Amino acid sequence: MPRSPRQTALSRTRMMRVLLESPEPEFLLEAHNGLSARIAEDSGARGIWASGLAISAQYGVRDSNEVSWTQVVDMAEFMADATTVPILLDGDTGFGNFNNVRRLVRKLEPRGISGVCLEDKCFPKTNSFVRGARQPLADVDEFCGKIRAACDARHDPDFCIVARTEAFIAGWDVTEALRRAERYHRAGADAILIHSKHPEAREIRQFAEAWRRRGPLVIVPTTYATDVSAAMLSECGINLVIWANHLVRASVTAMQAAAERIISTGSVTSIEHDIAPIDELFRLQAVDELQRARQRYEPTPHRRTVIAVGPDTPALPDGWDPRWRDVLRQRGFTQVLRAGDNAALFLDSLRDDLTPDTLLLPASLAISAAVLDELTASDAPLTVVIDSAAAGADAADAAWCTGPDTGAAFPATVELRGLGTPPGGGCRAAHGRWIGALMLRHAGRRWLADALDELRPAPGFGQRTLADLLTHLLASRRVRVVYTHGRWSTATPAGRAARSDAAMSS
Ligand code: SPV
Ligand code: MG
Repeated sequence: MPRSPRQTALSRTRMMRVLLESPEPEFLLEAHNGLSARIAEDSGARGIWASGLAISAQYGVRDSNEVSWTQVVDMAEFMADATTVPILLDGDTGFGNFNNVRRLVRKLEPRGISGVCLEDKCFPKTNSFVRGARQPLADVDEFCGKIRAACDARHDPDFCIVARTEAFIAGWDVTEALRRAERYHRAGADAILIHSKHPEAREIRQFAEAWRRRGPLVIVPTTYATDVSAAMLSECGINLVIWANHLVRASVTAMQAAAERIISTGSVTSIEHDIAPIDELFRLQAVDELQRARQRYEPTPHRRTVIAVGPDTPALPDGWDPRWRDVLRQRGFTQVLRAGDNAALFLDSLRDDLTPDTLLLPASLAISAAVLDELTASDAPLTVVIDSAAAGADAADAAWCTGPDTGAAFPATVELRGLGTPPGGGCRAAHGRWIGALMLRHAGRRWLADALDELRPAPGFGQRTLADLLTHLLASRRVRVVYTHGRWSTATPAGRAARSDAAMSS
């Protein structure tokens, strides 16, 4: 889901810094993968919190560093690719010591992440809300070393380092929270995240009052969300509010409801209108962008025309065997025209529509991909397909050529000499039968048009068939032969069944 940056002069890191230092409270919305990040941005969120809890949950594991740091970085990269707004990554404890923190920062910057939040607990951490869990705090000096290492590792001075103290979570009072925050601030943190699991915002208020706006303040009101108001935020001087887990929780509820209904009703019809249409997924995945890119970058196959000749043509090409349609389409035969039996007249009216490469063949006929490839590989202006498995001198489509079908891997060039009657008379055995396929390339289209013009004054012009046209051409033009030994069939699925043993197997 590659997205181009929004029309803004600000880099993503700068945007994050603007949010972090905003005098009015700003908000980050949680996301946990590319899709949820895209949804968050679509909703109007100005920034995203790449939550450790939510990323762990979407992997189906605990928020206890069970997800490796590289998996977190990979997911953050997907989120950045899917969005243009700034992303603050929940970096937990930094996944190790100062050295791991430096490495983390160096990996995040080039992946489009705008900042990292580091918390003063011990690796492996436990989510702050897990009841009864021990939440040992990190040594302050050691944690300050991580903050300094993170600041020194960034190349972009706007990449934000947020220091989070878990003092309240670990059961300490405001004095300890303040002592820690003060040290982290002095170590270079761009903002302090003060966390609390209290059902009211009491601890946050206490801390904010003592903090006295010494630097940007960030909060995560999950347990005390109902105690948060515009007045409270401005009173406490809160710069940034993180709604830390609401999209992952919303998705759990939606998935549980859908799964329960599908299994209990044994059907998906009852939920069809309550779930996103597939097209909405495509929109979120920016499928249209790929379609446009395809048109721009993929080579356009040489456009070719196929003219289906015959009276009883079904709705073409829809009535054709899908495999035959694919064979044609893959070889650039994207324009399908129809012609009645008196092909001469029809062709006359279509003359201007013909692409330089045009294949004429009975509407009911499908030839194997290999034979079609041989036809399109022929550089002769006119090439016909002769079935050497169907010999017989008396048929109107009996064909006499300059040589027989040798079946050789690299056969010598063979040309058509006579159709219906042997060249120069006599009753020599035919080399096969013309199956009705004629490929026009290069000057072939003009040759055909000239032949039509030559035949036009003659009586019965309107009844001329393609075979008549070909016979006329043989007098003055060279017509190349591609031999097949069977390997053709009927073009419609029903017809295929009827003919399969007779023709396809040969
Ligand atoms: C997260 O979203 O992973 C957080 C916030 O760190 S909390 O779950 O409240 O600890
Ligand atoms: Mg977390």
